[in-house]
Amino acid sequence: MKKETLLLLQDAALKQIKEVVNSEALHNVRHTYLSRKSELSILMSQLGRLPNEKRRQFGQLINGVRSAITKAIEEKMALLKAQELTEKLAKEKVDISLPGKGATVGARNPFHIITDEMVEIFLGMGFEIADGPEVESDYFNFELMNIPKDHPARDMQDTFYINESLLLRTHTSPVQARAMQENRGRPLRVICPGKTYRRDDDDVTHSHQFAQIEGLLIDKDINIGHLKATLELFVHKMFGEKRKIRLRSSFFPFTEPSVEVDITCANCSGRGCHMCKGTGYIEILGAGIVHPNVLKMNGYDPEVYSGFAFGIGIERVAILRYDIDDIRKIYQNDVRFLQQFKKVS
Ligand code: FA5
Repeated sequence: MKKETLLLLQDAALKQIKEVVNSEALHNVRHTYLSRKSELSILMSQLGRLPNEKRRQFGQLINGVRSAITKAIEEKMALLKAQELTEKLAKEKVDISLPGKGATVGARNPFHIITDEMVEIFLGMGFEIADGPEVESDYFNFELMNIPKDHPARDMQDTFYINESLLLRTHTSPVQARAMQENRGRPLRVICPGKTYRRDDDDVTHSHQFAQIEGLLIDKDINIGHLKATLELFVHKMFGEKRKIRLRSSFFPFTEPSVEVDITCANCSGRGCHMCKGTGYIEILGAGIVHPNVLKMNGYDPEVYSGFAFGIGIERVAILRYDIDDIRKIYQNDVRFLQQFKKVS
């Protein structure tokens, strides 16, 4: 081990450090001279073989060379990093003359556009908004609607049960019972928009989860003429004066008489197509005169009061209004579908 060899090594390292032009090359120089496999490290490991006096002398020499190289690398590294940062900033300079990127504006789902419009129409007729839970009791969903246990009408509204007495409501009609009980026998005029659930097969007009707007009006001397006039006004405001409605006699345990209301199919203008299953009409709601049992069970005297009620499918109205060919498109949130409603939202 010679002192001259060590000094030559130091000179060579300092020369290389001086010449490197980027931090990556400097990392390589550091590896060559300071890593565990470098010449300096090997010499250090051999110190133990030297006699005591020489070991101390060469130990100091090697440490001196190592410190000189380390210091030179650190100084050069700081210099290179500063240079590289300046270059990077110059390259990334913002060109304020470039055209900007516009923000994408979303569109409202037609479901919400239609819900708001329907609510507006009924508020305009003097109805108020009532509310009820989506997880409803069997008692309110069925019993208070004059559908006792084992009544065959329950089959048409099979649903998702939480336990024996709690279920996801099959219609918004239980809100009728809640509103009547809250109002304690006084005249009443309410609507309730909300989600409903059924074990229905999904197709272009049916879904297992959908929404309805319930309507209930109770007063003295209310008859089916009031119901028809209210629904006709709603349909004309929603679809225009030319849209035809059809009342079909039907059955609901909570109304007597009961009707189902259809409106001419927007897809085929009443000629018959796959949407209306060839009939030219699509059902949008069920309605009727409130059954005396329902009035009685919920605190009204049927000898004094009478009323009408209806339940409208919100998605059905949206389908008819915007000529939507499949109810499932309303739930999928595909932006290509939603963007079409930008103009109307
Ligand atoms: C009822 O749900 C009654 N509660 C309505 C009612 C209220 C009658 C008050 C009398 C008095 P119905 O099952 O027919 O009735 O449903 C009413 C409307 O909800 C239908 O006309 C339709 O527009 C919509 N609807 C029913 N099932 C589905 C479904 N699976 N998917 C989408 N919409 C549906």
